[in-house]
This record gives sequence, structure tokens and C-alpha cells, in this order.
Amino acid sequence: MSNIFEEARQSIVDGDKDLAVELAHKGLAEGIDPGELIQKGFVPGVMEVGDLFSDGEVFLPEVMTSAVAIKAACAVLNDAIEARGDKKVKRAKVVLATVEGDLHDIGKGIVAAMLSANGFEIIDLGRDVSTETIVEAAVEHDADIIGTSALLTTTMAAQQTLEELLNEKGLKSRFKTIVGGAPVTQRWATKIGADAFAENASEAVKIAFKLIEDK
Ligand code: B1M
Repeated sequence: MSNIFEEARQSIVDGDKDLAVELAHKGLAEGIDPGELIQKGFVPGVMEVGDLFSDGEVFLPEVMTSAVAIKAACAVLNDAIEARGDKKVKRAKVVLATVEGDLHDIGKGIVAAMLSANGFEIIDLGRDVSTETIVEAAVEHDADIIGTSALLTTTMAAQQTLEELLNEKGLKSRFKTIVGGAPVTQRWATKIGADAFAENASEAVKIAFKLIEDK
């Protein structure tokens, strides 16, 4: 097999969007699982850039260029993940958002694609979404699950605000909540009263199935 995972990683480190997209198409043509190509190829690239950023070896513009490249590759692969799902099955509605003040949406996009491929109807509110907007959308769409992503230690607090607002409005029992994102843990989920934590996109799918079963 070609060393496409390594090439994918390097394309993100180099911030080479065209190559990243080309490799995404090449991977699909070679029959490589799109989720595997994201997790084993492209994600290690962006994590490496994150580490270089922490160490002061690269600066924000480089992180942004790499983010543009991985987003473009993931757009191709997320579409492929969604397309293989059975669109006729509509299991439950999930309102998804990256919390207020947070612009990181690559992981949320992968979670959305995986849930969609597994028959969940996704209402993706995007990134930097206020807690009020999330709750309003959940009510408007009569959602079953609210999923939030937070990538910054400072923005995680919005996941707690969401639980508080749901309690305040007497809506806590109406929606199940899932929290995720790199700094988020099971401990945090328990502390704030979220119904579940998911470490990655496939776990989010397993947990969403369990939550609607329990509902
Ligand atoms: Co930023 N950033 N960033 N960044 N960035 C991090 C998060 C950081 C760890 C980098 C570092 O310092 N090493 C650091 C946070 C430190 C902290 O808070 N502890 C950081 C910082 C500091 C910042 C800025 C403040 C930098 C600055 O301006 N000085 C700034 C903040 C902007 C803002 O949000 N207000 C900033 C900006 C950016 C970019 C815009 C340049 C870009 C984001 C572009 C975009 O998303 N559209 C960016 C990027 C790319 C990163 C890193 C390098 C990569 C994040 C990523 O996409 N990972 C990141 C480094 C790191 O995380 N170690 C970093 C890949 C993605 C697939 O993983 O999102 O974790 P992840 O998603 C996973 C799981 O977490 C889980 O499943 C996904 C798939 O497996 N998951 C869920 C996620 N959401 C879920 C929801 C669920 C369930 C599971 O249920 C609902």
C-alpha cells in the first residue's frame, strides 16, 4: 500500500491545501476508509503543527494555513463518510455547535459526518455559537441531543453554562447533552452535569445510540 497516511500528515504540516485535497481523493480512489485517513493521516499532521505552535517553532499564520488544508481534505472525506450512510434511517435529531468564543470546528465537522452517516439528522450551528442560540435551536428543531465542542480551556465553561441554562429553563430532561473537544474529559462532563462525554467521533456515535435508547 502507498504511504498515503504519511503523505497526508506531511501535506498538513506543509499547509499544502491542494495536495491535501488531492490525497483525500486518491485515498478514496484506493478504497481507503475515509475515517481512517482522517485519523491516521491528516489529524496527526495538524496535531504536530499544534505542538510546534506550543513550542514557539511556528506561529499562528502557519497553524491557520494547516487548518485550511485539513478542512479542505476533511470536506472531501466527510462527504464520503456521510454518503455511505443510510439516509432513509432517521434515528434522532442532534443539534451540534462549537461553543461561544471558540473557532475550532474541524473535530466537530468529523463528529457531524460520522453521526450523519449513522442515520442521525444533524443541525450544525457552526462555531462561536452562543448558549442561548444553541438552546433556541434545540427547542425549534425539537432535537433529541445537543452536542457541543470546545477546544480551549477558556471556552469549556460555556458547556457548563449550557447545562445551567437548560436547568433554568426547565429543559434539562428534554434534551440529552454530549460534550467533547480536546481539553474536555469525562470528569468535566460529570462535574457540569452533562449526560455524556465522547473522546472522539466514533465514540460520539456509540454514545448517541445509547442516549436515544435511554431517552
Ligand atoms: Co488553536 N489552539 N487556537 N487554532 N488549535 C489549540 C486548541 C491548542 C491546544 C494549540 C496549542 O497551543 N498547542 C491551543 C489551546 C490551548 C488551551 O486552551 N489549552 C490553541 C490556541 C491557544 C488557539 C488560539 C488562542 C491561538 C491564538 O490566537 N493565539 C486561537 C483561538 C481562536 C478561538 O477559537 N477563539 C486558535 C486558533 C486556531 C486556528 C483558527 C488557527 C485553528 C482552528 C481552525 C478551525 O478549526 N477551523 C487552530 C487549530 C487548527 C488548532 C490545533 C492545532 C488543532 C485542532 C484540531 O483541529 N484538531 C489545536 C492543537 C490541539 O488540539 N492539540 C489548537 C484535530 C481535530 C480532529 O481534533 O478538534 O480535538 P479535535 O476533535 C476530536 C475530539 O476532540 C473529539 O472528536 C474529534 C475527532 O476525533 N471531539 C468531539 C471534538 N468535538 C467533539 C464533540 C463531541 C464529541 C467528540 O460531541 C458533541
